[in-house]
Amino acid sequence: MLNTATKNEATDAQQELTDGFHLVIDALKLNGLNTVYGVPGIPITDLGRMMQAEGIRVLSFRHEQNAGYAAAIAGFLTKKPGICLTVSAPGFLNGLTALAHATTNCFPMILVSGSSEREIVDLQQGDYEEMDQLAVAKPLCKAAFRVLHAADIGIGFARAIRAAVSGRPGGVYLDLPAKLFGQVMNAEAGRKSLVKVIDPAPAQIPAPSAVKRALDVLKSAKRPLIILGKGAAYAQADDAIRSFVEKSGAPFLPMSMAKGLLPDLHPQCAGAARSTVLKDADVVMLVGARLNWLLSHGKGKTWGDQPKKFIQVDIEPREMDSNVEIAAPLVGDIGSCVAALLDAMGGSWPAPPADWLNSVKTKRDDNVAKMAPRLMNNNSPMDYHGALGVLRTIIKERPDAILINEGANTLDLARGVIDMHQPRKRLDVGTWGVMGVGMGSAIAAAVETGKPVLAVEGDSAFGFSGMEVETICRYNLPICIVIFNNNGIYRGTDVNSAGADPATTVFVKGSRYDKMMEAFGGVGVNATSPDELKRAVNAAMDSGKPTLINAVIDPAAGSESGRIGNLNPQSVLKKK
Ligand code: OXT
Ligand code: ADP
Ligand code: MG
Repeated sequence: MLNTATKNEATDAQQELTDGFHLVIDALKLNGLNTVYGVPGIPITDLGRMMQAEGIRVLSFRHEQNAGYAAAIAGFLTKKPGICLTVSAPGFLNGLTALAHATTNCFPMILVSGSSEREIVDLQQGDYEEMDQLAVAKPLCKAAFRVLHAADIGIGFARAIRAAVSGRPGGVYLDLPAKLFGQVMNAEAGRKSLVKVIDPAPAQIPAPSAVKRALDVLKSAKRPLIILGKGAAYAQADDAIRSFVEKSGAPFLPMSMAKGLLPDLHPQCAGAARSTVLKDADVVMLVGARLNWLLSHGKGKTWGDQPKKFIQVDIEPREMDSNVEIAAPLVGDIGSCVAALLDAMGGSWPAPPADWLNSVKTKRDDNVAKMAPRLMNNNSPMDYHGALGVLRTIIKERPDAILINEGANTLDLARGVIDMHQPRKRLDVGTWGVMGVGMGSAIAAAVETGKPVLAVEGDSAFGFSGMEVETICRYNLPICIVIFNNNGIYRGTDVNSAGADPATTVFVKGSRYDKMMEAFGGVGVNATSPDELKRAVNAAMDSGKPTLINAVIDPAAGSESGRIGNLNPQSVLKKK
């Protein structure tokens, strides 16, 4: 028989309780998800407080879209789903653009949103922030789940984590109705209901016959080209990818966010000979890159008239033949595929024909030589090249810094000018060309890696997430923002000849964005020449203090839509 004291302990243990709040926190922690990006409010304010109390790092933003972009890029950098936490309807909708962006870019992310009461929402009786969020999210993400019972929280998170990171990564929505958080259950039963996800992104081993087919096609090439995309950067198989590219001897072309996977100054890098290699290659091997608009769908003028064969390495089988025929599909995760390719290549591999390598080198050297003098000008106001020339040197001297980049001219010219030296150091607008990813990406990059961050922003691009400079100051993050201030979108010189309103593409002339940073206690600098810019960026990177540099750019220096002006539709009617 139990004595009285033992009896009481047994009863206490039986009565130890947990609730929805704590089960959500425990589910995240159990799966190593220790950072959350979000905006508080009903019904998740206490959840954020409790998360912080339980050791989760909660980054509280000024707008959910920026928190969502932070979570998306955290997913890209860490291969774990980035978590964004929002309130119901409007907060959820603010986070949704980022969820769709994550899915489009194949970044793992989970948008966790509080929601209103199901019974009221389904009868459309007008609850606080009423919305059928699950239905709205479904078409915009890889998977969407709702948890109604505290006992299912563990399973809900397990499903969300697996869906986000397995196969082709993407965005997942997890709907948590307000009532769930207060639901109480026995603590022991609660603990047992949680799931530590085992092997969330299982290796997908390619078939040996597919590996052989890919190598046969590659070996047959007279003018091979390897295109590395952000899927290859995501895979974190950096050494194997480098060995494979070097063994193949083929020129490689990095897509924007794959720059640095092998250094841009690597002798096989064909970044500065882009048009030539795309047009003239006879065999093109895509590694974690899609033949979407950024590669002219594998067709047309970009690719020239000569027939080409494509090899594609991708985890998603349905990507094959999406735009053109793929002669050698190689389906699997990039780490496993590249390891298998290296293995099957054996001890020696024939170098590509010398005339091909020489023609690529000649074109590359010509383009680099043509650009060099433009990068050295010290004009005031600055042009893009003068300003980017100094930033290129700064990144060369600080290769582990993370470069964030958005804008039109600011994006396209920086991509070409600033060489990257290490993998996953260039983060930008991605597949959709989204303006507004800047501050969220900068914050997540600083938080997830602890490295210094340099954000090179068009003045328009910055405006989409500019309020987060307060967030940067609040968390005292080592972020230096350089705003290429040309007074507007593409250029600051447009005039509306039909009325008193300014043209649609221009902003207030001579704005001082640096004052925004000063308003929150950070460092603000107005830089009018490349020399001033260089001094200010180096000081910011040395100090690690939140800094915003207003870089004054000649308003006439840019071109419409940067390098993609050709995508603007033309009116057949005479322009007014
Ligand atoms: O081979 P060739 O001879 O052809 O030469 C190539 C390379 O070989 C060479 N090169 C080099 N030469 C020498 N040295 C080196 N190191 C070197 N490296 C390369 O350079 C050329 C060009 O190379 P590149 O760049 O690789 O090749 P190319 O042909 O340009 O590549 C094609 C693409 C398509 C792959 C490439 O251009 C690309 O990736 N583009 C991405 C474009 C993009 O996504 N843009 C963003 C969207 S634009 C527009 O939509 C904007 N909006 C609307 C809007 C958006 N987007 N989002 C939202 C939410 N709302 C609205 C807005 C509002 S932009 C914008 C704001 C713009 O204003 P800002 O003030 O922010 O910016 P500014 O323009 O600065 O004012
Ligand atoms: P980019 O814009 O750099 O060209 P994309 O986003 O178009 O790159 O393509 C990335 C591709 O990489 C997607 O098709 C995706 O399925 C694939 N991918 C992502 N992660 C992996 C991985 N670990 N292994 C294989 N393929 C991957
Ligand atoms: Mg601009």
